[in-house]
Amino acid sequence: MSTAPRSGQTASHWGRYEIVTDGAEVVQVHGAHEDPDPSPIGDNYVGSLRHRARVLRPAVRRGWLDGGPGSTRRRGGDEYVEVSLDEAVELCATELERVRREHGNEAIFGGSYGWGSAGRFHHAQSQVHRFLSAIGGYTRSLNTYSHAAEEVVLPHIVGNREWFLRSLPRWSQIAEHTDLVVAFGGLPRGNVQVNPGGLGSHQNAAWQTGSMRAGVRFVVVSPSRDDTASELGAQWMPLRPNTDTAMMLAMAHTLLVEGRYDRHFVHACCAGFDRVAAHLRGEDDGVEKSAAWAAEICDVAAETIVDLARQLASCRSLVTLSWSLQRQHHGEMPYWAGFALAAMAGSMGKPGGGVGTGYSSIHNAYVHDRVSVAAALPSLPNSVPDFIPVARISDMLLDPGGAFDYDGSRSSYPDIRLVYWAGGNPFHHHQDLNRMLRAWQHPETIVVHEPYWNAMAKHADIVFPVATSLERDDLAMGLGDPWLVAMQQVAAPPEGVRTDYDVFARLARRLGAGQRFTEGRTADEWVRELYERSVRTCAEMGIELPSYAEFRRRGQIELPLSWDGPVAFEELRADPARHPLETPSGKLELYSETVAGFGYDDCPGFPTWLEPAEWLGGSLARAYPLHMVSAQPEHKLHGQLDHGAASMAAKVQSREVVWMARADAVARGFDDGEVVRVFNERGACLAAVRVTEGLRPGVVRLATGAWYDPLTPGEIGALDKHGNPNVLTPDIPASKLSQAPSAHTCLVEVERFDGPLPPVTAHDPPRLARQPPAASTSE
Ligand SMILES: Nc1nc2c(c(=O)[nH]1)N[C@H]1C(S)=C(S)[C@@H](COP(=O)(O)OP(=O)(O)OC[C@H]3O[C@@H](n4cnc5c(=O)[nH]c(N)nc54)[C@H](O)[C@@H]3O)O[C@H]1N2
Ligand SMILES: Nc1nc2c(c(=O)[nH]1)N[C@H]1C(S)=C(S)[C@@H](COP(=O)(O)OP(=O)(O)OC[C@H]3O[C@@H](n4cnc5c(=O)[nH]c(N)nc54)[C@H](O)[C@@H]3O)O[C@H]1N2
Ligand SMILES: [Mo]
Repeated sequence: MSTAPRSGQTASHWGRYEIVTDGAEVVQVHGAHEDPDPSPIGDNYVGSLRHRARVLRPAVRRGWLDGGPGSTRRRGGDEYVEVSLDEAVELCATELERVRREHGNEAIFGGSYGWGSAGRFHHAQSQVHRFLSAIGGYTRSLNTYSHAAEEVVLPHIVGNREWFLRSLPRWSQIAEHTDLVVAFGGLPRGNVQVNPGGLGSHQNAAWQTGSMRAGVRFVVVSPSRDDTASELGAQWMPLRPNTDTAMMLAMAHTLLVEGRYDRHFVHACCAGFDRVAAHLRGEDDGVEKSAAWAAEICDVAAETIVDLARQLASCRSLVTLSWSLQRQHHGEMPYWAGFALAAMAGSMGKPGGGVGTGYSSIHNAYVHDRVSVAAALPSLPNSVPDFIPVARISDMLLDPGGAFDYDGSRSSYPDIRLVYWAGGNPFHHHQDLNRMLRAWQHPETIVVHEPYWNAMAKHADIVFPVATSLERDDLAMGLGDPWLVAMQQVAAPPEGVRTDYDVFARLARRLGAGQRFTEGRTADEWVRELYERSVRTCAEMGIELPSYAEFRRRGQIELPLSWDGPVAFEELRADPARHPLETPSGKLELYSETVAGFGYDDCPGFPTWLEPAEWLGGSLARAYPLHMVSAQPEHKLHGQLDHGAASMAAKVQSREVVWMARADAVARGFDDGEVVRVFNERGACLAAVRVTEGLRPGVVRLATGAWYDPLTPGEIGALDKHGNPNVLTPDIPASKLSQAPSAHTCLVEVERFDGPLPPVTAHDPPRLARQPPAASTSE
């Protein structure tokens, strides 16, 4: 393809844009004109494609090329040798064959968790899973980093999770019916810029503001005031992080002892209310869960807790639970407690009332219905039964054969020899990176597809450079979004750089699975095929789509997806016998015999306050007196395009910003903007201090997304120069039930960093050699 200037439309997880390029590089970005509130994250495209961070040629780590596959300490510190695509495919295919022959397909970990890019066909995770299935299967991962604890516990509470998420109060109902929204974890505006798979038009923020104008009152329970837009005029209750369960139980206790609870709903529609009530009264453990009890734990005044409980029960109220509440140790508990509280408060199953999850965690919660009518790349059957809960990657690599619990089952970790990753970045998403670096030494081979030399690519053995979403045609439609979008190739990939599909098709062909993987279709033919399948799905719903040619000419279609049906629990409330939930009791389970029966010491069968491993009320806070919240980055999605214009402009002295309350900064003698060292026993990073009045003292906020950038590459425990919070976070499961990640449970200390500031090298490529030397070295 030529490199003549061109413009065209792209779709991304942060919205739809018109992109102007010079044929190779993005020079301008404009939000789609139907989008009233486009996200500035789109500015990250400018200058990103030909940035020095781009992987331009297939590259093989020197130690692997010279010494062959094997466990090694050299990953991260080695140089790379650039090879031709044919050579890289041959090396990779030979190694896949060896591992399959010697250890079986279960020795290949293909979990490959990560968001990749928008686009139904080129979706990297779907591509790698389809490829690995085509060659005999792989060990997979279950659930997400976003909400694994919620995914596992919700079915025990409500039965059918999908049904529940599709029948939550939407913003239009909130505006019409709700008096009070109590938002645990707030309603962070920064996060609704984003929606998995894309979004045609940003409307969530307008719904929030519109609800406020319609008379909805907001209370934000969060360590961070800025989790909610100031225009909502919300009342802020700055609790200690990870103590929401105690506060919710105390509110429930207030309703119980004051007799202000919804007797009909808790008795007729819920299972186990008596068990929970006994716990609130302290009949089981001798501790009454009173407001005074909770005030000691969460540091919100007892009167405030009592007052909030009374307000909740005296009007149409909605309790919202952000996903951050469950991305923590015992993260199942605040969710369960939120359900118990809402069940008692009287608004459950009424329009605009009750409880809901993830409002403001992604854009389409709950603006549109969750259906997605666009076809995705079909998967193939995976003949390997082995799996891990997604966040147990380090455990798996460090403990092959070790046993683990998960949602009532007991399994063991497979012995992984080869890790294959495309479209995700564990150096972004996983906790305790120094522990992960140790785990990363074990596999014999690590293969990665990446457009950019991020830490993931710099710790792999074989790196395939791939085209970005701007360099290929595709079809996009986000989760619960009405916009079907034609993604247009707006730039040529660097010479020799291919799509994931092309690399996998070559590998599959070489391994005798070419036809199975491609079904004889080119990429363009696949995109067209997915469109035709979407046409058929829409036809069944009575929606007529235009021809493929017409669709591509128009660029996008807004589908008339109506959304009606009862609010969650409305039918249950009306007639519990006729409308049972899909739980064992047919009711909303405030107590679950099933979960209790698992006998987990860290996840009882009903909402209980359990002290987290790290929190401001625990003994570790004497050494590490600051609770670090590692929230989502405002100026990018995760670690994607960290080298882009919007992301770079938000850094201070080239580092990520660590937000601190004034009192904490003053006590340490910090100046605003100064670079400091954030540390605990697991690791340390540099970040630039910004002082804010919007944080509870004792809490710091360091967003995720700065590419891991060790002072000494390859050294475990090296200082991260750039501000990646995951050198600090603990790699502990929420519980044996979900094995979910617990990133928001983390204590740190911050100190002055004296001495010369090491330059940030995160966006530089590694040492690259063209010619392999003759002598081979052993590792
Ligand atoms: N401390 C802490 N850690 C967290 C969280 C937290 O709250 N605190 N949140 C967690 C959550 S909720 C999530 S979802 C995860 C996110 O973690 P990830 O989804 O792993 O993060 P991304 O940076 O989106 O990784 C996607 C990678 O795919 C690459 N990519 C993009 N398009 C393509 C493509 O077409 N092909 C290929 N091969 N690659 C492509 C990008 O360059 C990028 O490196 O992080 C988790 N980590
Ligand atoms: N701009 C942008 N938006 C994104 C993303 C992104 O990378 N960039 N990522 C997307 C993804 S993958 C996901 S999963 C969602 C995540 O959505 P969430 O999980 O809702 O987001 P977080 O930013 O992790 O946390 C939200 C807020 O919770 C508060 N919080 C933390 N711990 C506690 C606690 O113990 N109690 C209370 N009450 N509050 C607490 C913090 O102050 C934080 O600002 O965001 C999505 N949106
Ligand atoms: Mo996420």
